[in-house]
Amino acid sequence: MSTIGVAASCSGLRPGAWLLKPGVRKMSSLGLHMAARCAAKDYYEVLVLGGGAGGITMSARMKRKVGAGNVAVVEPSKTHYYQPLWTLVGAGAKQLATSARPTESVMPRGIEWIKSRVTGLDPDKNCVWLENDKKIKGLPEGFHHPKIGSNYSVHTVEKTWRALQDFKEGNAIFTFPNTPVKCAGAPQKIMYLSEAYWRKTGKRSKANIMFNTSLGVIFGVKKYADALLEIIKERNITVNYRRNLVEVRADKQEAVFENLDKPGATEVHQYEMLHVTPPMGPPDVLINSPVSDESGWVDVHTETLQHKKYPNIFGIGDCTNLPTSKTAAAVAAQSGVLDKTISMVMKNQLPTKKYDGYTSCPLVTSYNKVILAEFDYNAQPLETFPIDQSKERVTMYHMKADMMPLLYWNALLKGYWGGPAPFRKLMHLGLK
Ligand code: UQ1
Repeated sequence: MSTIGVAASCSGLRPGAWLLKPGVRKMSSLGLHMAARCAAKDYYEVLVLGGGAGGITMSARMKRKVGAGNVAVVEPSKTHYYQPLWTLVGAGAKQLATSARPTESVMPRGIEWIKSRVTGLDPDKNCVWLENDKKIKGLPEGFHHPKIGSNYSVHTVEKTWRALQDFKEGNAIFTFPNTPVKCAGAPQKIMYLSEAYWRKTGKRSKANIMFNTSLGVIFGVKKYADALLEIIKERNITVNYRRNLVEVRADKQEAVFENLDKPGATEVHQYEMLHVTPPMGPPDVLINSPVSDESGWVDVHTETLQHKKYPNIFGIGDCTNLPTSKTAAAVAAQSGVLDKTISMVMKNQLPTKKYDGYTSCPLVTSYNKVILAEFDYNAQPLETFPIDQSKERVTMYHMKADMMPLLYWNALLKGYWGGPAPFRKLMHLGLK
């Protein structure tokens, strides 16, 4: 089937602004594929770019041609203006309001209105880019209100602690976004700690604790997922899967979640405390960069960490597309491999040392307990110690809270810690 894109200027086009702009964000496809979460699907037979006079007119005509379900309009503005009237508004002969109607009222019924801005076009691939669709409505402004925090920013992490202490009675909601994230454990660690804190302070019975996650599982490695589900049951925590935070109404203490299995369907939850794990993605400089993959991550070989196209470029840490959990422990293991890779490339040899995807997530489950998850690219446990690490342990808590910071500042950052693989081999007598 042929695919058609209609480029129409945005309503409210600013002088000098046009559809092709730098600073593009998420890749979606045209003709039209849309990978954006704000769209009900990622492909349309006809995609109209811009909901001004031309865009709305053509979408009405295209709807008659191919059916409403096959047409979408990308338009960020909530208001559509009949601009010819502005001649008279400028002369005081008409009120501005008479030229305005809600965009919703001019969209042909049944077609999809994608409330976003087009930031780039790739006609060869029938793709368009949409503006960052990773924003949560109401944030970050909402962080000015109490009762809401996020451990993911230096500006909001201490607000989590204040909200935790100020908790009186009601829902405590912890979120997990619909994007790749750093270590998937962190969004739930703060929940277990909160639960433990309220138990300690006699408030536990007043709290209805909820983990609203975009994922369909609690953790990607079965061994640790099973252990966490036990804890969740034991501590009377509710997990709502496939729920994505889309809006925070901080003044009313309401959080709006989209049900990812029913696009467009939302649920509103009142909260007494909300912990937000924000949507995450690659930095702007990498999006559409020649060193990045389609999603904007630096495109490196999974084993050598050498760039797939540019042999003198290497990647480590959060910016890469290495398909493993992004943690400091992963950086440690990657640093050891990358050191060897670069040494060999500098000597014009082929790199041979291989990164197995090792990563570690110390799952803090209370103020003195940790499950030490360690695993590889295949989501198979790769444990350093010859004991069952899926059990909550006090020793592992001290390792996380007291030993790891020392290891980080004094060994990793100085280039002397390449991850625990040598210890693992020693402790498993060379068998792992
Ligand atoms: C680790 O190497 C590391 O990097 C310094 C961390 O980040 C702070 C960790 O949390 C963990 C668990 C490791 C792995 C180290 C051992 C001794 C298992």
